[in-house]
Amino acid sequence: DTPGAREIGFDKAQHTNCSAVLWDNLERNPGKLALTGPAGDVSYARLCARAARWGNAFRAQGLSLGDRIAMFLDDTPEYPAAFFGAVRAGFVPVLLNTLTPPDLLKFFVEDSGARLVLCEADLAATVAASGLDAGDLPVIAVNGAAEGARAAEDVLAGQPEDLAAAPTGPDDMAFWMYSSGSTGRPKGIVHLHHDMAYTQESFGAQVLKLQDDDICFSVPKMFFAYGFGNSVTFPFSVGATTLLMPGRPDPGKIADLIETWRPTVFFGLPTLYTALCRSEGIGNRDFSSLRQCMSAAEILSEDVFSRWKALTGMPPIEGLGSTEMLHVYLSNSAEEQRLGAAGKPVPGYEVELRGPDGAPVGDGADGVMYVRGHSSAPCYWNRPDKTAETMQGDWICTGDRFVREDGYYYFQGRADDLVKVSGQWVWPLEVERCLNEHEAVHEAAVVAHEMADRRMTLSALVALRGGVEAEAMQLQDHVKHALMPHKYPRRILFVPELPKTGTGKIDRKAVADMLAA
Ligand code: 3SK
Repeated sequence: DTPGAREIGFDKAQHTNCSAVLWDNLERNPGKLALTGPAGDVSYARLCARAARWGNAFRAQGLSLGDRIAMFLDDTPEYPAAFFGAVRAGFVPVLLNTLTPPDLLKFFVEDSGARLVLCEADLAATVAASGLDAGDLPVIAVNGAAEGARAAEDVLAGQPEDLAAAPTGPDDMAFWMYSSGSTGRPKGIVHLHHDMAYTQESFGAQVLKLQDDDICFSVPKMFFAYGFGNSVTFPFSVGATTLLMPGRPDPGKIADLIETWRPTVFFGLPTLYTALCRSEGIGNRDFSSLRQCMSAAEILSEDVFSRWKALTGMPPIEGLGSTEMLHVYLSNSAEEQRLGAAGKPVPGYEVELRGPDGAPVGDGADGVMYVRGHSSAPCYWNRPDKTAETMQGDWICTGDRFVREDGYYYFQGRADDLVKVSGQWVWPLEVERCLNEHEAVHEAAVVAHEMADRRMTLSALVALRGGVEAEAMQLQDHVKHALMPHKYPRRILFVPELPKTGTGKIDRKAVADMLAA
């Protein structure tokens, strides 16, 4: 037991299988809408029935308890149905970003040892291009048909609409998500059956305070820990409704959805709030259904904070979390808010800022943030080295530097050079390595820098091979395909040669100065 768990009265023993987050609604409010939006309306009773069919179908595929199922799916009703079917039957869904390029997808499936891939029909080409051996690995296409994959409806045909929970316990593995990787090897973050309930009893109940008549709309998708809490854990825990938006988000589409489906709680990231505030005609849109707006992952600029307040009548409430902790552990609240701060510790979590000697530092001093609470991942899959660095006893070393003032925590940067771009982690070094692999590139250096609105961006200085020509867009596309779309350097400056130090190393300070000029 941690002091945080005692503070919120969390009883881990009650949470033996996380499918209860959905199934509790079967008695509480079966006819209520669990999901709404352009992909259709689904009641809690229908969603449980569909989830049961998925769980039974997975069992019929011959999977054993604890087997992983890769989920390469967009935000449609099939997502929570397949997720809850899998966990209830004792299998372990691995939630994958739908923008994952083929090579990385292969890595995720192989690293996780997934026995089955669930794939959005529209994304089947990525699975096909990944080189995964379809002979050994069944692929099930969801929301349509796809070559080389079995159709979901065939797999689900005849499966019963009820399913008893498998004999799992609170500390059994429930689901995974993947982190970014500094060396091209992202880490599988393992979450346990009691973790979802902990995020609900901490951030959900103490900060968000949803009611059963709320309609939640999270633009960050369910495969992100942030979106997963926003669209699944918190609304389902209180019998509220989730508005799902499949496909790529853009400001016009988001505003259309808000006007049509009238959500009450909106979840975004600073990049998204910035795009929305800057989009044409936004001032004429109807946001009157919203009663609360949340932002996380990065700090909002003052300008966007006030523009959003002017547009909707309320400023976004900012918080910060991590995939390792599953959701937000530092947050402002509707009652107490400080612009520029990530907030105060969410009840249920303890945080400590530690100096270079490992001892806690006082107010006003810069320290690395350690956090503990019962939603933390116990390990990275098969990565004892990285597990030992990050999971220290029941504390997680976040690698984020903060200063505390008056109880509020202010982000100062990373202890390593990891940065968040568009709300997602990137190591400038991995982008640099990727550019260096391009056939036209002689040498590249990538730096992160803060923009005027406090968001981070990446820029690259590139020297091309003699006699070779390349456009910035070609190199950007190379990064988007080899890594992830959000990791491309927004600006590329071509130079005949990179600046070097006396010992022949790239002079990073000079690179940063050249890119800042
Ligand atoms: O702040 C974040 O980046 C985050 C990550 C995972 C889950 C939730 C949040 C807010």
